[in-house]
Amino acid sequence: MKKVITYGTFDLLHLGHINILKRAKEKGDYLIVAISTDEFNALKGKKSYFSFNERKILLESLKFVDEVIPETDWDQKIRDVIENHVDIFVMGDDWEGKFDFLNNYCQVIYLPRTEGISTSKIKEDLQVN
Ligand code: C2G
Repeated sequence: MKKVITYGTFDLLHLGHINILKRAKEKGDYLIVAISTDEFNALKGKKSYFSFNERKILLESLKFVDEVIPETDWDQKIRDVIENHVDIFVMGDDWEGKFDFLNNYCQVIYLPRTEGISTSKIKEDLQVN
């Protein structure tokens, strides 16, 4: 069984998230999603609208997501890859190059982001309308 992992906040779940999760799953047989906790979001300078638990329930309801784990710090990725026997690490290409150190442990793939949509754009658009 080929296992894939990806990381993110996944707030206000939108098609950009769906597209990358779907494409990540297509790379293997089992997709683990590490969702940033509210505390880690604060470290990332982000405040999500939905709590960790709400974002976890939303992602767990997607047919191509097999497991959701918490992302609590920047340094857990190597441990996650080893402990979960992950074969492929996938991230959007806004992170291109940032996680190449994982190449020693698994295949690293950056996928093109979905243009024209983001959580911050949704929030901005809702402000004005
Ligand atoms: N994404 C995408 N297209 C968009 C928006 C997001 O492909 N229009 C992808 C991002 O590239 C990322 C994933 O969706 O791979 C999750 O995006 P965010 O929730 O914004 O996560 P981020 O803040 O990038 O956190 O340790 C890694 C971090 O937790 C990533």
